[in-house]
Amino acid sequence: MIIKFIVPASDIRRNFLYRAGGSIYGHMNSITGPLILGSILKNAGHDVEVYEELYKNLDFRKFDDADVIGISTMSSSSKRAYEIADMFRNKMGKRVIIGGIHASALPEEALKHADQVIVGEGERVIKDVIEGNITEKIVYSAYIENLDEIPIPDYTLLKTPCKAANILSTRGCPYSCSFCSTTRMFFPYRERSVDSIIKEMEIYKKSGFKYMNFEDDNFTANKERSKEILRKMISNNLVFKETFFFGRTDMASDDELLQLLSDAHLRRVLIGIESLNQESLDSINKKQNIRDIELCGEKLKKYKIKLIASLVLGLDPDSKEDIRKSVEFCKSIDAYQLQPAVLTPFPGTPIYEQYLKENRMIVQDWSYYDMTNVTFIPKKMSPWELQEEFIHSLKHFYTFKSAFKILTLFGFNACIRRLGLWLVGISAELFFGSEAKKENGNIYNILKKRDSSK
Ligand code: B12
Ligand code: SF4
Repeated sequence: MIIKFIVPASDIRRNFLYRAGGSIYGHMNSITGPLILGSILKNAGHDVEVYEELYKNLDFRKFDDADVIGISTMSSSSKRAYEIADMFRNKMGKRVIIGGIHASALPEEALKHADQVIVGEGERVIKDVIEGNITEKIVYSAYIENLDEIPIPDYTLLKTPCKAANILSTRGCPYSCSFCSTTRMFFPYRERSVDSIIKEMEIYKKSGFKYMNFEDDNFTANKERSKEILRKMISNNLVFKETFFFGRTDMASDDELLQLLSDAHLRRVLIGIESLNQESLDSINKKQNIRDIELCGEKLKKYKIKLIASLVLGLDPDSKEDIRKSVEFCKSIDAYQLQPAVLTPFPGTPIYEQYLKENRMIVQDWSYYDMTNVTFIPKKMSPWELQEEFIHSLKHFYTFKSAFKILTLFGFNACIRRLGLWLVGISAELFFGSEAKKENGNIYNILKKRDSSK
């Protein structure tokens, strides 16, 4: 059979300016699920192709030879996923199967647009679903205990641009912050063997990838294991130009780990600082304190690892002043980048259940659920004020002047990237402001109107 997987992107992400902004942010990379499922199907004799909309507009007329269309969903891309699914089913008469993190949280919703929906990690059932041996409309797929049993992502199936290969050496995370959706989707926390990860890296090196990312939710969750991987990367000549990864502040307590990370070129890390207010950290079960955050800032500087500091804006105990204090802190430690993420109650998370019960959700148009938009009623400010804080964070952190400081700290490319993000902050303010004036049901207009009717 011919199976084509599509990873959709929401309307705003397919726009030219957004794509240009994305290229400033990092190298084009893919989600790995469809590449793994595709590999299983290819090994079973099927013809598979994978397409990502994030980087290229797709011409769906060329998908006419497909027997099955597989569509992956995140919350923010689900509206677009359903639009594509409806088009394939209603206009082209295709069989459509939907999966991914959003469909796994809300399978009944996804089923309105698909012949079958797979809930959870798809590896155990994909072949039988495609070949018609499993016919339930909603198929619950059990997680894989031994991750070494599944094939590695097959990048030869990917027909859209990709510059960096993504490795997931684990699934899930041993922590359980209340806003985090991946730990509910990928549960329990599991680790692959170090040998299988090294083999995967060898394949990417041979196939010419210059960049490789560890996209694990928390690459340093098990520090001894991370060290073993890093030592083998160094001794087996498997170091890439620069490797991005996600970590936690607790990694800063281990100097040997920090040195190995730096030596193996894992020199760009996204860490959830979230807030400098201890009450807020406790309210989301973060299990980290202010001293952990400060130490992390100091140590990453010492080992020359670039910190992308992620803050969650809109936690219940946080006021505007708390948010500003957190942004100021990230500035004071010379964080390489700031990622202000508006708290987003993703379906499937405890925070989603709580806000539904408390009647605090403002919109359920999932395309706004991308961590840049306010979708709920915060406690200590109005929703529009929180939206303004998001812009304020960007504008306060990414200033023209700071680009030159970053030049001395991290070099020319970092300076250009910072100037690009400075422009993103200015454009975002103009965009939100002009959208807020339009009476067409967009979120910014809804938030602004709530504010003025107070
Ligand atoms: C790599 C990555 C990216 C990359 C590449 C994404 C792309 N090309 O679209 C980049 C950095 C560009 C990115 C961007 C974004 N991302 Co992202 N990303 C990830 C990350 C870290 C890894 C993905 C991965 O490989 N997972 C591992 C594989 C095994 O899982 P999987 O791909 O989901 O596939 C499994 C199942 O879902 C299922 N499955 C998946 N697809 C399908 C399809 C079918 C037909 C079937 C049957 C089954 C199935 O089976 C697979 C195998 O088990 C995840 C976190 C995570 N742990 O997943 C976040 C994550 C998916 N991203 C997230 C978000 C919010 C975004 C952005 C909105 C961020 C932003 N503000 O810009 C954008 C949206 C992009 C878009 N397409 O519109 C959230 C989604 C939350 C949610 N509930 O919706 C996640 C979960 C991170 C988080 N914050 O919690 N992302
Ligand atoms: S530490 Fe990070 S990945 Fe782990 S549960 Fe918390 S937010 Fe999610």
